[in-house]
Amino acid sequence: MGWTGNDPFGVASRAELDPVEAVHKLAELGAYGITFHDNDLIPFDATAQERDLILKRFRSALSEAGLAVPMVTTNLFSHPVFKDGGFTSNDRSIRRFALRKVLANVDLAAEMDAETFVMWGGREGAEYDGSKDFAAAFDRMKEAVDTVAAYIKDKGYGLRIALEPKPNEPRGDIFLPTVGHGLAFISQLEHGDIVGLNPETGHEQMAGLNFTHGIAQALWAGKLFHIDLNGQKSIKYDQDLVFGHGDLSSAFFTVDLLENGFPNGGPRYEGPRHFDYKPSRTDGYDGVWASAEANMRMYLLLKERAQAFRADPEVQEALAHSGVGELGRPTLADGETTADLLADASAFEDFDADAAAQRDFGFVRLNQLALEHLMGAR
Ligand SMILES: [Mn+2]
Repeated sequence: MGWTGNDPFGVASRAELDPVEAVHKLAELGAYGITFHDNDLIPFDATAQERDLILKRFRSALSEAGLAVPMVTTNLFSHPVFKDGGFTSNDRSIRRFALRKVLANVDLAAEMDAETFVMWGGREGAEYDGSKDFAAAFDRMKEAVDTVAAYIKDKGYGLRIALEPKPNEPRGDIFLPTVGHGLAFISQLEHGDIVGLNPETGHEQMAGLNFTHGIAQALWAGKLFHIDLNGQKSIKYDQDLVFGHGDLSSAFFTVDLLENGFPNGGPRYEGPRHFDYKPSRTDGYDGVWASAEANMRMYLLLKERAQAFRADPEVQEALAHSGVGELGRPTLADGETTADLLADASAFEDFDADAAAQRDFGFVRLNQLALEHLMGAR
């Protein structure tokens, strides 16, 4: 909401928004919480006294409005000091400054009773491959995330870190560009137990990837700590549209997964349904609030549609025909060894591959049913 519409081609198209007004407006619209970067609230060069005053005013607005702060994140991208990144800048003094800025913000997140501390390394990357020692950059990224995670543990804060992947923009190429890169990085951390992911719809779709597949794998790995829902129309600049205003059928299956879980059971997402979008710069403040409400309304409508889809007996019959339940059954029998499989002639020697190839999975019919539910036609 606080984005005033400045982009690479134009200056702000809206006046600054007082975060206290955002708190009250969001509460009116029925939101659960509000999230922010440190500098959305506290100016980069604020003195300690200014900071305390701003926080006092913000906290009293939160308690008046009954709004939570489930997540806090750090701005390591706006100030020109971060033009080559924070954690992975080639300049060591800038890396030390970035780490201090993040540690101070971890204290603020704990003070706000947040559960998640998001790290989006928007400037951690490069335009020119010869400008970085990539191994050293991954070492520095690991060093920074592990240092922050160890600090959280030392302080006894109830916070978990969620890394936010993005393929590019503002850097030409950003480190940890996708959910998959993030998961692999986390597995190499010392304190990876409190580090997970905050995938954003548009960020995966900018890379041409399937967002629902991405969050499914993060969930399966126990690493879907937080989520940024928004809208994106294919591979282009980061559009940050209202959730569902990009790829609507993808949004339907995202909500289906978040609300209904995996068809054969498995880990469920328990975190906030969080939107990270930008109100279009063509709109004034009436449009800003209408678009904030639109995110929540789109989500709730899709939730209703996804529940109707799963409850429809014709869909259940189509799912069974498609073998969706069958995939939940282990390929080897209980206690069956590889030797047993090798000895099973029906699995290979006597298996009629041509006959099995005749199976009709009926996936198109299943998808048609999903889209009819999405369109309210059923
Ligand atoms: Mn985005």
